[in-house]
Amino acid sequence: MHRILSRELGAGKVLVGEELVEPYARDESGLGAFLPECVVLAGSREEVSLVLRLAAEHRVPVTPRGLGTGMTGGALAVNGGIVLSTERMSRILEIDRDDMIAVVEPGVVLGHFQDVVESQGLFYPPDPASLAMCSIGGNVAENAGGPRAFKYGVTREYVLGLEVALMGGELLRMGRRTVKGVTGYDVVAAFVGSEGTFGVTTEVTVKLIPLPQGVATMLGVFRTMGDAGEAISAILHRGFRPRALELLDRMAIDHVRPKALYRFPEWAEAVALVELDGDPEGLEASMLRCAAACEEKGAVEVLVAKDEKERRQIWQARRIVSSSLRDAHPSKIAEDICVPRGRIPEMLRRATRIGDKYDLPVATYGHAGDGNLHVNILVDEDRRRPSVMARVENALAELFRDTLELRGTLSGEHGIGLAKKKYMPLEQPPPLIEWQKRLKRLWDPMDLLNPGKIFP
Ligand code: 2HG
Ligand code: ZN
Repeated sequence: MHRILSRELGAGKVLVGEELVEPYARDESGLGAFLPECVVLAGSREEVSLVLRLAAEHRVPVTPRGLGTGMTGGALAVNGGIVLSTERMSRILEIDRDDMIAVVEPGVVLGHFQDVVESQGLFYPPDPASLAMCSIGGNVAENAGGPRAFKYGVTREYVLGLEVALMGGELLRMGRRTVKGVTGYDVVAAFVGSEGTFGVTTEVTVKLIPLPQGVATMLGVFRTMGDAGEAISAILHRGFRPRALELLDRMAIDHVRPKALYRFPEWAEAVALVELDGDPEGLEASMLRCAAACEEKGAVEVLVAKDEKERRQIWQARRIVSSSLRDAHPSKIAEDICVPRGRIPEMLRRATRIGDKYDLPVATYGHAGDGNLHVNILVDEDRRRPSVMARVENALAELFRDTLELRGTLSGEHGIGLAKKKYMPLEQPPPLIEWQKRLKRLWDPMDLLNPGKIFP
């Protein structure tokens, strides 16, 4: 296949050989390496379409790939074949301040896009922790969230229109440029979060909103997780709508401490990060009221960032949690459960109980405000050893059962991919899974596009 692709696209766009394809064999899921036969570095919609036409003709599987920061194995070429990378399609095509929209290619790095948008007084809120190195195409595939999803929602709420290439090569435009619009089925919404199984994104039109003029950030440090949970509830009950409401447990804090710019006290058992935004007038007073709520609930130390530098320090600590845990425990298993808001304290208790019961170190942190908790099982021993495997499997099954018992869901933002597909039947009944498979067959009847994902 790679010879045909090289002939059609030019050799510089097709990578072959273990050394060259290896960097495209992994992602951030820690699920290992899957070497494709070749990697195509597509530079345009026409090239994406051509690859999908040739792959369909030759019945070769294609795995689309953004920048490989996914957490559930969505970009892993489990059946070999072609990895189709859109990293070279990284242009911002348009930012329209009147229409308040932007049109971008899928390979644009999210953080770069946000900087450009914000320099024009506009705002694109979705902010997965990997924002400095993830691509918008990947965000669309996974319907990425992030801390600001608490107030502003996830990627799907900003994607107005898409152009995608389907297996077989057909290019299809869908959606609109207006914020409102109900013409036909909401096909865009179905493609966002389809984990690269319906089509390959070649262009994205997103909604922008005005950049909030004021932002205030604080950190509350607690002696117990329970106190931190209470503080979060208190802030919500008092009617605040922070743009981020994050929580870190002791295990997470201990892992970031060495690299964090903020000096976490040794005794810290839990940390709550609260960020408000909006009209600068009154913001400081609101922040102080949130700080007071934390103190009332037992915060021993409260740091309200006094300038942009301190804000960045606080966020730096939060953004490196995942990578710090991964550096220390390369086989860690990062879960992404989400429970209804009222059940957060109970879920935190259950996560701790599961770690104790199966004698596994667990770090829990994440987007506490919307119940999206990253329960990380920090396995050090080789995950494939049967004794370890059994304990981890049992712990995960219990975690998911507990999540569902509290009426939560398996994944708040990372997707199902390869990592969680076997757990799908715990949450969804067979007919629903079957209808989704039918939908998949509609777009990709030969099951060649990102096969082996989502469904058991
Ligand atoms: C985060 O919120 C990311 O930091 C990564 O979603 C979560 O690795 C994780 O558990
Ligand atoms: Zn997250």
